[in-house]
Amino acid sequence: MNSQAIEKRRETLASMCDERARMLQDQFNVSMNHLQALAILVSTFHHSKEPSAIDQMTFARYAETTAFERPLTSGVAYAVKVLHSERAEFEKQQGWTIKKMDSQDKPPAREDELGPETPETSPVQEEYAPVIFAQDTFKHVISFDMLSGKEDRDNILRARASGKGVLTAPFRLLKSKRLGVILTYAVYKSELPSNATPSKRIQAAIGYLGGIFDIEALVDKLLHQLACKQSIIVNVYDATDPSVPISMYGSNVTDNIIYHNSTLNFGDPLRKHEMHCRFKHKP
Ligand code: WA2
Repeated sequence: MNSQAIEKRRETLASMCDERARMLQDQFNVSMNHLQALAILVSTFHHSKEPSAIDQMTFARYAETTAFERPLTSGVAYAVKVLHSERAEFEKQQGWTIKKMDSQDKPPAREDELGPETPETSPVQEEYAPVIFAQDTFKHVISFDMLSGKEDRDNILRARASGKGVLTAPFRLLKSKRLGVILTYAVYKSELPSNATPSKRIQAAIGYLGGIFDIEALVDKLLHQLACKQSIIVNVYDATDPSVPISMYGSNVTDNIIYHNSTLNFGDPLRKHEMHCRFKHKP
């Protein structure tokens, strides 16, 4: 190929990649806005009403029927802040005990132990963030303390101090073990001013709404909607640490033929994401 043809090919690749990156980013942004609205809904109808107007059934139904508004999420869940002094009363009210998260990853106590793992009751902590509501696909996280898993904990702490939507790096989710990314919004007591300091925010936090993004499945669906999916290979990375990019979508790339890098902005300044595209066939 002459240099003009190569240049043309490069340009085509760049515009195809940018288009896909923009689509993904737009859908992410739409999903994110709707999660924030859901956080406000929980604040209004669960925390600001006595008795609450939301229970698990109502939440699950609402989450399911509005799922089309959050095209990149595979589910939503809501956890509440519980101080240790409130734990006994909370557990009595719920009819279950607060569970520790990573207990499922431990090998069974005995080799011959089969059947469903029994999750461990959480040991004493200063505070907990048990899930009380979840979309049906994530019902299994109800009662689990989201402060007991590293990624979820970091997200909750950062979300409540900042008041912004924050993202985890991709990690393997409970039970399904699928690769996911969680977007968290804190819910605050209603009197918190919008310009509150981080320490005021931390004090005023009462709950945490999380959207679960199944990047593998949902990017695939998105790309299938586009024509000529066949001709281009897409990879999405969390490149927060540029020396160790984490693959979020696409298979491992071994060749080093030309690729185009489109930046993705998912709204969390702490995280950096990139889409890499290449042609499937060499010219
Ligand atoms: N939701 C579903 N599966 C998970 C998970 C999670 N977190 N963590 C690990 N596997 C209630 O940010 C608050 C949801 C966390 C929100």
